[in-house]
Amino acid sequence: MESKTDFPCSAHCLISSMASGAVFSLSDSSLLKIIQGDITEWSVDASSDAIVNTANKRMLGGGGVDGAIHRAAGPQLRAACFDVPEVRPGVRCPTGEARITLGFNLHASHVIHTVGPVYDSDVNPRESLTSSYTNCLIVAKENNIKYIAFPAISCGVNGYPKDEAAMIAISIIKEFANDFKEVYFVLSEDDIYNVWVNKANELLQEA
Ligand code: AR6
Repeated sequence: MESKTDFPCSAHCLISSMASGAVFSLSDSSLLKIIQGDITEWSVDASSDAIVNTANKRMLGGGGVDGAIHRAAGPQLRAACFDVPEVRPGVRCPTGEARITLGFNLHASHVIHTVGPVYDSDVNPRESLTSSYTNCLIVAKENNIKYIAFPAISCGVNGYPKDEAAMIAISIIKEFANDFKEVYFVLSEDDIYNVWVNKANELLQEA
């Protein structure tokens, strides 16, 4: 099934920089939107919106999306992360869990930090990636987030195979279909964008 493209994007910061995307129906009142771009520029209403960060266990910044989010949010984000209690020395967020902070200088009001699996060393990467998506959505729901944007968790330096990651990501989001007004994937790379759109075409109805 083909998806619609070139939709008018309700994420205001993206209108100029992100020309096209694909929209799918999650439920009568909820959409999944897959777009290409920089997740740090995304927001919808700056009050009930959140971007997801693929953090590491210390939560004090890193490369990839993590580095971009910390740079865009400013030093207050690192301070807020520092204040997240450690569950054991050096670990604020274990693999598969999620923590929420404010967004500070970001356009989005909140950041949900999760630690995705390192594909080659995780004992059960599929279970860990499933937990990451699930816990992000649970934390978002608990904090009255209505619009949430994900990157491709673990598909960068963590080395997760893209097709399986897309299947897990979209399947879990389907389970939370009634809990959010819009769920976004904001994907920076062409190949990942194409994998995600193809997988959504398999698993969801066009909007
Ligand atoms: N917007 C959207 N997607 C992006 C952006 C961006 N600004 N920047 C990169 N991507 P990665 P991981 C894509 O490596 O594999 C960090 O050091 C990127 O091309 O950021 O979960 C953390 O501290 C890729 O497709 O995350 C962790 O230690 C995807 O986002 C570790 O890396 C995820 O790439 C997490 O590794």
